[in-house]
Amino acid sequence: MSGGNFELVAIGNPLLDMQIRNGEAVLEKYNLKANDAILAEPQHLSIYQHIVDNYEVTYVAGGAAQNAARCAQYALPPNSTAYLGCVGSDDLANQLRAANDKEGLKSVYQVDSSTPTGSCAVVLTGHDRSLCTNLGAAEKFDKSHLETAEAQQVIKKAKFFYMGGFFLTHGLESAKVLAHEAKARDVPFSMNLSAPFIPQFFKAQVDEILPFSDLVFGNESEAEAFAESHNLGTKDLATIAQAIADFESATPRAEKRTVVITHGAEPTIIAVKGNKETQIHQTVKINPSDIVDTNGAGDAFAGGVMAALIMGKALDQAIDVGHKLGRMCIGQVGPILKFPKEQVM
Ligand code: 26A
Repeated sequence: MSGGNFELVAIGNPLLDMQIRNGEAVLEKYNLKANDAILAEPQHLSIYQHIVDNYEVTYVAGGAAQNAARCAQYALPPNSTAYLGCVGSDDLANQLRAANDKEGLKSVYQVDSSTPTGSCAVVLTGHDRSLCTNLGAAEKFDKSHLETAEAQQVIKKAKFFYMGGFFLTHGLESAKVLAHEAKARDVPFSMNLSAPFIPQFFKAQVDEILPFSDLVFGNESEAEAFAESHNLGTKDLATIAQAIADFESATPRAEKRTVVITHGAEPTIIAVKGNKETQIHQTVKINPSDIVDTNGAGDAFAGGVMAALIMGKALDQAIDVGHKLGRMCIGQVGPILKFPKEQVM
């Protein structure tokens, strides 16, 4: 398949990541778990200034779906990906645009000049990462943006849609527009569970969009949260993956839904709707000394899988490409991949 057609269109919350290392005291001060992703509550709002004042902060482009799209673009021909989200009119937004431009991801941003661009405090401790997000402008995304000429140009051409589950905290109606477009044109609509709090606290939204989704990504803690909120009565990842696959479907493609659950260094689990047995796919062990940080590894994985599928690869090969990009991301500071680019397919 040739590039230049914006095959992949992703939607999510554009965020600038503010990363710090050795953040044990910050976890304690703000009562954060070592490996989690949350929305900042009032008691967390001073965390951004606190880390600027007390730590060496590395600023990197983040936003889970934006990371996945940038990573997919890494593996695809030029101009294959576009990303929808809302930013402010500030320097943070310019940094995000620059990061996307560098990778060749087309930013199709709505701009809300009255709200600052969203940011995410990324508190690293060892190989764990705790994400605390102030959505800012990201949560001002309005469905009407999808009607703009710039958005229509990419949406109408898309051969693959991807929604970050995080977007469901506010964006269900916009997500549904893309899901219906995917259904009407019989192209994939994929989603990521994103964080345990999404299936936990946004269950109604997940349950509304999942029937349209024919490819679902998640990790072990997100799968467990899904099982809890859906009263599956199990912690067995294969059983949960199969239950997500077997969830009701609203499109012919979702009748054959594939669910991919990553599990850190443990094998990745793959379930297909209607199948009796799940499959596993081995990962390549990473030498602990090669781990820089795990921020964005799951996004890079999803981006790699989608890029390979867009290039016509079989799912097994696509999972390999996903693992490769996840590994590459873990070897870099923040949710980014190696430059100069490497051949990954
Ligand atoms: C709604 N929330 C909490 C979020 C996020 C988010 N992206 C969208 N919405 N919280 C953290 N992230 C991003 O996740 C990436 C790692 O997977 C961070 O910006 C980080 O780059």
